[in-house]
Amino acid sequence: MLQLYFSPMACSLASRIALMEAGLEARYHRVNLVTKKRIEDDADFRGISAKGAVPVLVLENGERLTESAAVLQYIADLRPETGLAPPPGHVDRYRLQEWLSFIGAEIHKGFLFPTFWYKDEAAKAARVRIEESVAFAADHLNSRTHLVGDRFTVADAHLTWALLLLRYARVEIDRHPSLVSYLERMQARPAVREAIATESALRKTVAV
Ligand SMILES: N[C@@H](CCC(=O)N[C@@H](CS)C(=O)NCC(=O)O)C(=O)O
Repeated sequence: MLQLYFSPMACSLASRIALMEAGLEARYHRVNLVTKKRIEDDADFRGISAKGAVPVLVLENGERLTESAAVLQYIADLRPETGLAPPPGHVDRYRLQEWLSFIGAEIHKGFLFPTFWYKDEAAKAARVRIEESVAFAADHLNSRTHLVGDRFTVADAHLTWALLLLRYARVEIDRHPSLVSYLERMQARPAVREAIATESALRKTVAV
């Protein structure tokens, strides 16, 4: 069975959403990202992934895959019939990768990381720049229901997580009606709703 290492409401939420949208069963291992321990048995998480970061997807053959963009596409490709990723070779597959890169680099690392971890000029600069990135996504969604094509893909799972965190970090996504209605639409999906409910409940428990 697939296994996903996660921390509640961290970026690994997108991988949980993808697994649930794909209808794939998985074993979930919660990680304390501060102590780098696996919660269930205190095992050293760096022994699982030297990066010490979630998500980590353990494949059926025991190989471990990291990086949301890779993990999300791997999950999507296990169930091509779900359309969670456009087929390899189609231009929309590169559109999907374009969005996964933008969300991972510009939104996640470019903004959320400096803002949560530092309180200096870099954090201020990141906050200025995020307005542009958010506006870019909002403009894109003005005339579209989804990021790529006209159906839900793993890029939507990734952006849904990022928008929830942006709200939490008090970035005013609510001034963009297209983002507000997009997030409502995404959260109306049963798999998305369930994944968020599961992790929100876990977040209230002690471990980080
Ligand atoms: N580039 C990685 C970033 C993964 C990442 O930064 N995960 C965060 C949680 S959102 C984490 O585990 N941070 C712990 C740490 O970096 O020590 C990806 O896109 O998956």
